[in-house]
Amino acid sequence: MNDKITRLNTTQGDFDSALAKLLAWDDSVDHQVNESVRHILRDVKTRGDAAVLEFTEKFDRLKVGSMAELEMGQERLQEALERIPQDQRVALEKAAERVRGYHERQNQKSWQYQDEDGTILGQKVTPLDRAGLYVPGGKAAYPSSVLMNAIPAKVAGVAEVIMVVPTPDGVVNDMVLAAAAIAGVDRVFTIGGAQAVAALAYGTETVPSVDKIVGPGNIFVATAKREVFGVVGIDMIAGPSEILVICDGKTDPDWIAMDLFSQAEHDEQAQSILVSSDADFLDAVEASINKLLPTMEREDIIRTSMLGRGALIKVADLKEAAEVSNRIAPEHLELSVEDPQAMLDDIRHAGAIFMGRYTAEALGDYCAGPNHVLPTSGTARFSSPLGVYDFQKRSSLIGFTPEGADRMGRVASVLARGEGLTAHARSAEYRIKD
Ligand code: HSO
Ligand code: ZN
Repeated sequence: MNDKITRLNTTQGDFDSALAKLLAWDDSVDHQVNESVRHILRDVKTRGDAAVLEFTEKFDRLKVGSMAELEMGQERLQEALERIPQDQRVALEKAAERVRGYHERQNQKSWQYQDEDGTILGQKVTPLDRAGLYVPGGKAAYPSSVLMNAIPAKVAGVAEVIMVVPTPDGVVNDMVLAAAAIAGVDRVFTIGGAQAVAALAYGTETVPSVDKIVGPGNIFVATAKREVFGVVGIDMIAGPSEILVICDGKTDPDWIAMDLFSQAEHDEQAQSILVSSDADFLDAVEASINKLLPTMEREDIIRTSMLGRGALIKVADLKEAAEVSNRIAPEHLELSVEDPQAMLDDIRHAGAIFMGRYTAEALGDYCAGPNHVLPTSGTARFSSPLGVYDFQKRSSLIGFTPEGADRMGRVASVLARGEGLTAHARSAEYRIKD
């Protein structure tokens, strides 16, 4: 590992390759993991509950007699809500209210119109019947992620949200259960890993099959989600967290250092990058990083992330900063500048854009309102934050009048005969007046 944070300058001759190296990310598939995930999926698909129970005993050291014992009733969720400290409950409720308010604005509406023949055309929006939400156990069990995944599903109108959360050695996270209660999760099973993904995808005697599986997980969960895609829908496969800060050099360097740390502390592989045209400011932030690092609870994770994948990039001006940011397409982009609105036109690819010095990315992780499930690893070039639209689908509506059937029947007939499909042509022709 480097002993200093990487410095790049857009004027250096090898900037393009240095940037590519910085962003390089090892996402090669592990064949061993693939094999064992496939085995688990197959086993759960054929043997249902019995297989899930065996894998839960093996991987989570949790032995129970039946799947029913691995379901947590609503009373248990309410109990957790009442047991957590009052300030946590109030904060979770406030966050949930803001997340709900934001997502309600995303609700898609069905629409219809009539063309000149009176033909009805439109789109009907329908929620998924059932969604599965994976919540990791252990150190990556984030109550905030329960809110961010379950609330959009509920706002979309999903009738049943089924949550799975492993409880290795029987250890339960009350704040996660409290968040599930607040978000309106319908059923919770304390199962995890590929076996939980399989149970949600294929259904077992006890766990109902869902239409889409969302939520983060380790390599086994991510691999299982990839494998069951097609049987069910899945959300994006999230990579490590990323933050890119563009600063005009006028924000307190300690603030910027801590913003970079806030994502670095998630994971050794997380990526935190600062871009500025002010070389002295880059030096000041580096000094803040070195000063603050020893004070951090997750010092080791942050150090590995900052030295391994972090960078301070010197650019000519804010225009060039935006260009560099667009090439990276970061999950989180902080515009720590005087006039962030003026920069927006230049920003094309980012999962979420945090505008102005007072907008710490951390607020977006918890309670600003927008979703914290965002495209990572450059996928913001073609994808969007998790939202209500991920839990809804659209059906096309088509309703011809006799006049419309006549006029369009003639068009369809010509095209069908051109394709050599006579049944199509005659089906349209029956409805043509002569
Ligand atoms: N920054 C993370 C989400 C999170 N942060 C959860 C704190 N808790 C992924 O974007
Ligand atoms: Zn975070």
